Parts: sequence; C-alpha cells; structure tokens
Amino acid sequence: MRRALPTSAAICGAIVLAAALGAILSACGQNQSAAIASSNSAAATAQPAAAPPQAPPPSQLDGFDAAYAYDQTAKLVAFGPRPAGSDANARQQQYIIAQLKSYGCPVEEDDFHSQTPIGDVAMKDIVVKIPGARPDIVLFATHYDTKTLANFVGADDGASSTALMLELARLLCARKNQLTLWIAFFDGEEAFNWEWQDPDNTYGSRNLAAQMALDGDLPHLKAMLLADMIGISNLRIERDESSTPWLTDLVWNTAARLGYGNVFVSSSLPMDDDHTPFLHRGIAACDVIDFDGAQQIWHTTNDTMDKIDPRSLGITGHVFLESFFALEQKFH
Ligand code: 1BN
Ligand code: ZN
Repeated sequence: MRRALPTSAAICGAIVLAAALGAILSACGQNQSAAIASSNSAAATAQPAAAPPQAPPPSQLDGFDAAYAYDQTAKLVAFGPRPAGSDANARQQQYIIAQLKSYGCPVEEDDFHSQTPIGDVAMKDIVVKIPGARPDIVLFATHYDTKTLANFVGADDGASSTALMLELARLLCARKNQLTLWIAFFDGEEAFNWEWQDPDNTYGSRNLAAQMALDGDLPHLKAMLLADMIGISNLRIERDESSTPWLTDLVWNTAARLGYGNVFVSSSLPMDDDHTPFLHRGIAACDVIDFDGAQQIWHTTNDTMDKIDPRSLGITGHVFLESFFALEQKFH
C-alpha cells in the first residue's frame, strides 16, 4: 500500500451494530408465531440471492474499500427510482450529504432550477471541496439521478459511480493532499425525454461548469475525471474519443501499471456525458465509462444490484486514486 488511508471498519461496525439492534428490536415487537410463519412462506417461494463475488481487500487498493462501496451502491439502489426532482432523489441527496459529513468532508450544496421538457425542475449539485497545499484543482465527478423510467433503479447507471465517489471522498477527505480536490455529485445528467438530445441532459454538470466560470475557479481547474457505469462484472472500459488525449493516457497508463490493462482497453468510442460541458470550456476532461459492456441493461429495468461486482468498483477506485496521485506528480 502506497499511503496509509483510513479504513471503513469503524463506520461499518457502527452501521452493523445499529442494523443488528434494529433487527432485534423489530423482531421483538412482532407476534412470534406470525413472524415464523411469514419467514417460512418467504423461504418456500424466494430464490436465495447469489452472494456477490469477494471484494479485494483495501490493502491491495491503496485503502479503497470495495466491499464498502458495494454496500453503498445497494443503499442508493434501495431509494428506488430517483430522477431529478423526485422525492426519492431528495431523500438520496440528504443521504449523500450525511455520509460525506460523517467522513469529515467539507460539503457545499448548489440548488438551481432547470427548464426541462417536463417544466421547471429543482435540482441540486453536491460538491466536496478539499483544500490542498496548492490551489490547482482536480475535479472527480459522477451523476446521482436516474433515468425517468418506471421501476428503473440504476444500480450501474447512477448508483455504482456515486458509491465510488463516496468511498473516494471518505479516503481523500482524511488525506493531506497536494492538489485541491473537488468531488461533484451531479443532479440531472439524464435526459427527461427518452432520447439524449441537447439541451435535455447534463443539467448539473452544465450548472457547475458555469458556476466555476463565474466564480473564477475555472483557470485553476487542471483536470476533470468522470466516472459513470463502472459497476458491472467483466468491466471493459474503452477510451472516449472526445476526452482529452493526455488525460486519457494518464488514466490508461495508470491502469496498465496497476495490472488492469485488460479492463482499460485500447479500443475507443465517442461519448457525450457530464464531461462535455467542461471540454466545451477548454478544460482537460476524461470520461471513465463502460458503455459497451452495459448496453444489454442500459436504461432497462435489468440495471439491478445483481449486475454489480465489487471487484469492478475496486479496480475503478484504485485507478482513480492512483490517477490523482499521478496528477499530483504532474502539477507539483
Ligand atoms: C450515460 C449514462 N449516459 C446516459 N446515462 C450518457 C450517454 C449519452 C450514453 C448518449 C450513451 C449515449
Ligand atoms: Zn443513463
């Protein structure tokens, strides 16, 4: 392990203890025979959920806890469909903010309104701003809203990269960083119409890029790394043709050095996503997305927790951490 970063064991311990206590208390509150009868009938009909593959230990991933990121993915999915403007989206916002604050992260909320095909929608970008020794900024980003589609819970498309960023925030808010690091959780990435057609998409990232320009932060922004759809098994991430070549090289070279050359492959595809508003403003940006591999489940009700593999979260988390360290070397 390259640096001592905090473990999530203490947090997990508290959560497990609270969950166990809750389960005992609720079981105690039920009529015992009714509880046994209902658990017997559930056992007769329900298929046992397959256990997820074993996550690599944090000691192999610079401290990144892939099992914890997997649990966070499940917790986000449990909010149900969470398109921008929905009640579930608002509950998820409060959960993300509470998690970040529990890690000691400095959190800012940016509330804004967007004109969309369904009218005015209130949205919120959540941005962690971790001061570093230098004013140069690296921006990590994800979107946390889900596509408007009945029963769509976005385990891969929305939850996986949001959980990844939560775990990166837990580690990097506790580290003394050389570069200033911002971690953005964007609302409103998804189009409200079925088709992805400008300007009906990337509402949250367009809002942050415009805000950074207004506030004079954009000249300090050296690199933007976006994660989207990084949670499925047999992850295979192609280079994005519209991303900035030197930054894509830095990420792909980092992945190869870590032994993930079979995941971060050399073929490419063109992507439009939350990095685009930053590219349009002249910022180096890179989209880390497994779009091809996830096409079977993309924007379908099959994008569910059983498709998520903690090993994929671990690989992506490891690559983001080491890419940040490589950027610290580059801009020292
Ligand atoms: C990613 C996840 N995207 C939407 N949900 C962006 C995208 C836009 C992907 C167009 C494919 C085509
Ligand atoms: Zn999507």
